Amino acid sequence: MRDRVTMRPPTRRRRPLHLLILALLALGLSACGDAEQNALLPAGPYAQEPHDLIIPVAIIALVVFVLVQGLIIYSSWRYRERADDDGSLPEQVHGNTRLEIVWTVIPALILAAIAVPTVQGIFSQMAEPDDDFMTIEVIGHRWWFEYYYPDHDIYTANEMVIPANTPVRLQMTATDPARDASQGVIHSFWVPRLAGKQDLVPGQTTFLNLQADEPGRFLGMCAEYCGLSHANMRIRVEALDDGDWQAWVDNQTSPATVPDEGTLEARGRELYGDLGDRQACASCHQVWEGDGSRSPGQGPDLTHLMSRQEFAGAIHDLDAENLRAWLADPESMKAMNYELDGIGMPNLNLTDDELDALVAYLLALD
Ligand code: HEC
Ligand SMILES: [Cu+2]
Repeated sequence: MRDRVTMRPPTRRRRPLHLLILALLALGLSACGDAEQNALLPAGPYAQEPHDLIIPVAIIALVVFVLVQGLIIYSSWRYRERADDDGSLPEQVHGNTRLEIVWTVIPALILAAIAVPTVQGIFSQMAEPDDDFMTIEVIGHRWWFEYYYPDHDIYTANEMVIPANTPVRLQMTATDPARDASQGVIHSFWVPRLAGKQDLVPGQTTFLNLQADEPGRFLGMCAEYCGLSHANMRIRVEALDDGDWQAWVDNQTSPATVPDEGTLEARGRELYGDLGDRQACASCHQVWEGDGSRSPGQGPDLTHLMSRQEFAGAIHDLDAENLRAWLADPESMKAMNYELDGIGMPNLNLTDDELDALVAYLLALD
């Protein structure tokens, strides 16, 4: 007997323990990864509100969980099978009106009490803020967010720039491609540190308020599965103090840089408008040089491209190397399936010389 016991390989017994430790580590470390997308670290009033609801609800849920699980564990232990059981059934009970009323009424009261701040919160996230606010239109595309500032006639993408300490009212919809609402899909806007979560629905307008109390960068992402590159549809909110915000608005409302004639950048600008028998960049993008009002194409506005830090759904750093890779083969940088679905940006088979000139031009669009 004893031999058999010692012969059992010791590793077998420890495996569950190892797995448990690994699982706990993974859980703990995953929390360290991105503290920036954390609804438990609210950075403004519209995120504070859901936060102040999450905490008490979580505590109530925890108490209920411990109580119910505790009772289950207690009764399985208390009424476990014993050596001296004679095999007869325990006393059979059916129903206990008083208990049943108690455990129906208490949860009903808890739910009713939680419903009041929940409904209030939902409306305050969507209603017009009491103080002076700024409106930004948000358009969900497959798979990038576009922002339009109606007060300033500014179009931008991926990075939303806002003044700190000012309520911002997002007026949102979804369209795609070629701005055809019937082709759009549902997205969801979620920047956990600044606001609750709200869907963008084709053909409808939805609202969401957000505010950052301090300047800073706040991350978010599309929170409604919307197809192939859903995971590549990120949101960056840059909250600026008054001076930086004014400088940003002044830059965005000024026309794009037009490079001096004879330069590589100028050659890039020509190619941007005309690629021979290939589709021109200008047919999908807009670089506003001051004539007429800004009107967006199928792709992001590039007028002040280099004022942003990331591109293509805010997944790549905006630098020469990445831009070149993007123009040479967009599909290799972000799954879009342009060939099949016509979504995203096509591969225009650019030569090395064309790439040099186009990248130089884009880098000049500051
Ligand atoms: C058929 C339309 C189309 C054409 C033609 C096109 N693009 Fe695009 N482009 C797009 C779309 C759509 C996106 C957004 C892709 C995404 O982020 O998923 C995009 C993204 C970009 C971006 C990244 C912008 C950002 O802020 O995320 C750059 C830069 C760009 N295109 C440059 C060019 C240049 C230069 C050309 C010409 C050589 C060109 N594009 C031709 C549709 C087009
Ligand atoms: Cu999406």
